Amino acid sequence: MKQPFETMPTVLTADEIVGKMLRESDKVEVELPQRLPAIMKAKRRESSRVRACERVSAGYLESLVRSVPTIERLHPFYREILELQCGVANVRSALGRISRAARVIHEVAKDASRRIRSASTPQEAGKARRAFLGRAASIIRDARGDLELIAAMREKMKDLPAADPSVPTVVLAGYPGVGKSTILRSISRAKPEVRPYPFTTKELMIGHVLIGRRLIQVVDTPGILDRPMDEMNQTERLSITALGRLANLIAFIVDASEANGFSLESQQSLRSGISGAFPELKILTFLNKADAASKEQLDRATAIFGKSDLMAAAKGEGLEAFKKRVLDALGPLEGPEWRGEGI
Ligand SMILES: Nc1nc2c(ncn2[C@@H]2O[C@H](COP(=O)(O)OP(=O)(O)O)[C@@H](O)[C@H]2O)c(=O)[nH]1
Ligand SMILES: [Mg+2]
Repeated sequence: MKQPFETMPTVLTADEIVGKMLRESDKVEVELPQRLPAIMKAKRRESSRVRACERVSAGYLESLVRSVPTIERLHPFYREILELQCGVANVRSALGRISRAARVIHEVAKDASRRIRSASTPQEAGKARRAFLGRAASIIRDARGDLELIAAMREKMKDLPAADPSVPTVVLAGYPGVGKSTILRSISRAKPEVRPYPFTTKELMIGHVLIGRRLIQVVDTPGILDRPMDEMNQTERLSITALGRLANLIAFIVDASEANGFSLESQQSLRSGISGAFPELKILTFLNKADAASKEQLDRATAIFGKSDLMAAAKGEGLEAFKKRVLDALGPLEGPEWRGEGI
């Protein structure tokens, strides 16, 4: 599964493009009949050089613009991150100026070709080609800042999670040690994919789960949805905003045995913080480690969280019910049917 920025090739700097263009100009060799008059040879040679340079300069800029995912078609999850990382308006205007630079290079090349055709001496043809190279180089250097912006954008966006926003997504939440990883590992078809999480040093774990013929994504966010919201810094809050664009549902996991060191009461207060951060999302609560919890703990958990599904993920108990409840809650969301590939 790919994310839209993953396939963007490295962005060349202005100097690299100019260097490539000048080398290309020197490389061009044209097969010319011996008997051709010197002026004709010069015209052919210089025209080929201009065309070759136009290809590696304007052609490169155009392919660069094409390699950037169309902003209008980006899923809000990725658009939100792009906005936070670089500013969508900045990216848009940089791309606009790069496209314009390519068009101007084409015009300058056309003009140079005309002058080469009407040249009356080889020197004149050479001069027209050199003038073109100079103009093209300065147009590319003027785009230096825009190229840098796109290069920086690629750096920031290329490692984003390959979460597929078209697949219904449930995000796991709950204090460390409650059993989130155990659940993800036990229900995923393959080993969960580990990706750096946007703007933070944290990692995001994505598992693909096939329930019947429905494919869903289960996302675990260590260090993000496992501690109180008021302890989050600005960056972490932003990543939560982006995460909210991807999530369709939250599964809040409780350690009913309190063995992880968090009382049921503090787990409840984490849950209300999370529910405040995602007011539009439904939260399902699961009481895990039912095998290790006392009757008193289970009763208290039920009093605090309301009647919730019990599970013992480490023993494989309650996993089928977990999947079924998640699927029911995702309900009418249309995820793609699994076609036996891509995961
Ligand atoms: N007794 C018991 N232990 C569990 C259960 N589920 C997970 N654990 C254990 O709890 C510890 C933390 O689990 P982990 O999945 O890493 O929690 P996470 O931090 O929420 O991802 C591990 O030692 C698990 O083996 C369970 O249902 N019962
Ligand atoms: Mg974990």
